Amino acid sequence: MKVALTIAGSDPTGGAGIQADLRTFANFNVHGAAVIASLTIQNTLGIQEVVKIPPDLLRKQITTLLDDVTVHAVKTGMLLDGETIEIVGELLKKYHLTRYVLDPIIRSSTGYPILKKDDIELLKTTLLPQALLVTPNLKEAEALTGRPVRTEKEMERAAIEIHALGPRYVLVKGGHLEDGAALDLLVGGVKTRCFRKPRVQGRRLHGAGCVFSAAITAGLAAGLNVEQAVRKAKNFVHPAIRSAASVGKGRQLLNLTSD
Ligand code: PXL
Repeated sequence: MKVALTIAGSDPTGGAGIQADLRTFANFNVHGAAVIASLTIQNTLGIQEVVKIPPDLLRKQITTLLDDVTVHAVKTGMLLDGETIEIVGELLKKYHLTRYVLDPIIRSSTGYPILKKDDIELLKTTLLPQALLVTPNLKEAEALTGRPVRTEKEMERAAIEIHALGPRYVLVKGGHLEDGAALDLLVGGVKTRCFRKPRVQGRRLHGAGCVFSAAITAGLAAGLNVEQAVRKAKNFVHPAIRSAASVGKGRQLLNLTSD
């Protein structure tokens, strides 16, 4: 049995975070392990509050798990501050977790700020160099590079700049581009790869980034290479976005149910 681990935040709506990651892993037939790094208080209208898990508890969750369980791929999601980032960076290294997908969550889909400027710098120096793949959306690519990222050209430039910070691959996700197809660019292989799907109009979503990076992580755990894992994940996320549904009064959640 292949094992994928998520180190991320809890989202009570089930649409994002740990809850969405585990359901995504299950869809890919890999076993899901989960370490909770933060708790959010939220519904589909937005986040009310975020609370970090105390550092010693975070550390103990990870070391107790990894002293025992063999993990084939890992992703990180919502890490709330520098201390959390440092512990995760140290333990990824200690346990030689090289199939590592970094979802650099800087702000929630509803606009709630997660990482401060100093935390972003720490993420760049301690986590980015260890990542097999980092998956910024346009806003996260802007925060990581300090430049606007609004066009396909700017996406590629940002991907190359982020790649220079040390991750093996960078996937800049263009889901929020103003027009054209939903286009993601993968830099790090022999040449830049483009993944395109028709844009799904008129949906305000919650959790799409989490599900995408979890799907990639599941593919990596199952033995796919990065390019194959991204392609398979994109093919998984697209129909889940097309059939997204409202469970509350706010944003829609991806549909990960089976029929
Ligand atoms: O979509 C980013 C995200 C990740 N993880 C958790 C979240 C959110 C957004 O709300 O709540 C736990």
